[in-house]
Amino acid sequence: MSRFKSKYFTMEEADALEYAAAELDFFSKEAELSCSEIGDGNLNYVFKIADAKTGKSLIIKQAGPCARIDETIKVSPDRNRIESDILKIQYELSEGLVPELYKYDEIMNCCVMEDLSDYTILRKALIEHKKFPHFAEQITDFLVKTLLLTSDVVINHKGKKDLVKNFINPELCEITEDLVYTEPFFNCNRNDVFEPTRPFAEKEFWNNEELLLETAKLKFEFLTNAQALLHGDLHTGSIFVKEDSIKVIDPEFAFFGPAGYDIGNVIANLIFAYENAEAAIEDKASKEDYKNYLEATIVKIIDLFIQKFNKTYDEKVRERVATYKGFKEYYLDSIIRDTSAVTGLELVRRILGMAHVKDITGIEDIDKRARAEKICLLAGKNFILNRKEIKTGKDFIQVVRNAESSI
Ligand code: SR1
Ligand code: MG
Repeated sequence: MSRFKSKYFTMEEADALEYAAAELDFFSKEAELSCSEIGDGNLNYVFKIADAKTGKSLIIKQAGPCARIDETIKVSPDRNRIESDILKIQYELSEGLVPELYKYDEIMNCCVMEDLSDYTILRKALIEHKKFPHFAEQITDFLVKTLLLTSDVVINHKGKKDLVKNFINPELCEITEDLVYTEPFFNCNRNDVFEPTRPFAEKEFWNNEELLLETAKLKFEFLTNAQALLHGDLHTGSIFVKEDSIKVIDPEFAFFGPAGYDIGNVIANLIFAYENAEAAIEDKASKEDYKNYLEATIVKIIDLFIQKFNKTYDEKVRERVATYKGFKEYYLDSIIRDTSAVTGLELVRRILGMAHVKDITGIEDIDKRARAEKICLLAGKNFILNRKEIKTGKDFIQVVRNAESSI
């Protein structure tokens, strides 16, 4: 029997190559296959297999038993099942805004999918100060379709409960509960704080009882509000882009949670790109031009989300009580409020917590990096504390502008 059919083991490049030849019917017998491990995320192993003869290629993504970023974090390889299941759902809901899944292997805890080598990771492209004029349209399509169409507004409640069961994701949720909602807000030994930022963190965050109380409320909402099927980790490293298309990848943190979690992650990570531009672009006109582009993108994402949400809600609502006058506005208002809060939490946790972003750590000048970090922290705090007042695209960008002008 094939060694891939008996017992799980973590693959090296040579194993993945053999797996592709033996277990998949994608390549021909004459194929000249090569394999390289291209994963640069915090958790998994990603193998690209290519046939030199035909140019055909695919990706094998395998879940290891612990996080790559920290081996003491044990995470069940079953997350690969969750990733495979949600990819199928999102592929249908979003009409192809995620990679096509070819196979899920429950023994090897790996999945096989479309290779997206003609795309670039959005974070990398933004750090290179590239523009994607259609991004706001595309990502809001993805957000409205995957979030609203998996909520109780639209789907049958019993069916949804089955889905909730399938997407119970305790270990990956625990990572988020700890790394996003808890550890950045005290002097935790897993935090990785840039020394020039530490005094600011101590004064403005770790001893701020008003802020701590709000993070506690938000953590309990994350734990209990099974509103929609989330991607769960929708930062700019989870989005592939090319000129006219996006593909959202890496949904292994998927579970039913507050819809604003995904939207807030997108916005916060665009703000990191914005602060990268502020710190790293020397030429004044180019800096202004690129920051204007990012501002317009952030404003558009919020405003288009609201517009498309309203339209889709009216077209797709199935739950009788959700048609009562005023409910749609109440429901959307709570999603935008959560979006603001999560924008803030993500801004703070990527600065004070364990997992950082290259947009900020890549700023070479120490003073400029320290300023960028303080801007993100101050904006983050305001997104959390003032979340009830932040409602439009303009309101979101104003929080960032205010933070910039006071640091
Ligand atoms: C231990 S994993 C650290 C971070 O990487 C993932 O992409 C998630 O954002 C997680 O919080
Ligand atoms: Mg990831």
